[in-house]
Amino acid sequence: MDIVVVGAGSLGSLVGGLLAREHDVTLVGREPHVSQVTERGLSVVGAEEFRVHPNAQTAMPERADLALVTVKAYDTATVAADLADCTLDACLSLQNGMGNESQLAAVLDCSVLAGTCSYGARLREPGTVAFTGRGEVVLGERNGGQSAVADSVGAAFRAAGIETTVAADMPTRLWEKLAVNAGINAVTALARVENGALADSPADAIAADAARETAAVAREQGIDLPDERAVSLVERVVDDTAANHSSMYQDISAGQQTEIDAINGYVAETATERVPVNETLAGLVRTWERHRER
Ligand code: KPL
Repeated sequence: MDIVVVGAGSLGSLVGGLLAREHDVTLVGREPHVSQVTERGLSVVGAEEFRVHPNAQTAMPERADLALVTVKAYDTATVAADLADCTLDACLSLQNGMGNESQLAAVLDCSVLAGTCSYGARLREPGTVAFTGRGEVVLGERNGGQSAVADSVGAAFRAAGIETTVAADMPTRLWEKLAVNAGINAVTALARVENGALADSPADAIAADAARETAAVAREQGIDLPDERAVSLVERVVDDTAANHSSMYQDISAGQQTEIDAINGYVAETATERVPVNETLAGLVRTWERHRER
């Protein structure tokens, strides 16, 4: 399969590297990562160690069988506009936050699938990505149900050795992931701690309340997500990714914009009643973002 990975950051480089063991992969990213990958290949270090030689470039190719979108949620609209000129059979969003798939589907003339990925990755230096935790990819139709396109993308991922489930209930899974990110990301970023530090900490109630509020908003949207499930998913991910720094912690440490609008901000804006924990977390992170711009 011809796959373009749009967003060769940490996760995009790791998944792109794994896929390149089996498929023709083009990584679309930024310099100096692109030049390093072109000159020396992409080194994957950590849980698995190997070097692959995908194409790497800063511009979008003209065509691909699959576009795998891994950019930050705030870049989705720009990437969607760029991808609109590319001939594609399918597009899969493996991003944090809500609303990415609908932005892509609004402009692309192909199936747009939704996905979640629990692999841990960190771009160590240009040309080298650290594989910090094995996980799984879950993908499927963004509005739920089954399709031949989702099955064939799932088979392509599995052929590359990526543990992949093709699911018919992606809307529920996206809300579950949102509850996990709403609980973990802003709290770990503001407290400057790794995910595992949330367990039995003074902040674990904040994370649990943010997840409960998210579950309540999901239910308003017709998604069956009980509070207890949202909280237990947060606890499980805290455990499974104990040594990892959340993506928002990494963004804040690097002085970069965060995905707060697509996570706690999205929960607050979608809710029909007050969600004080999500509002507070969004307000604090947005205040940091504004200060950083000065
Ligand atoms: O997706 C994540 C993120 O950091 O964005 C979690 C699941 C919280 C793992 O760190």
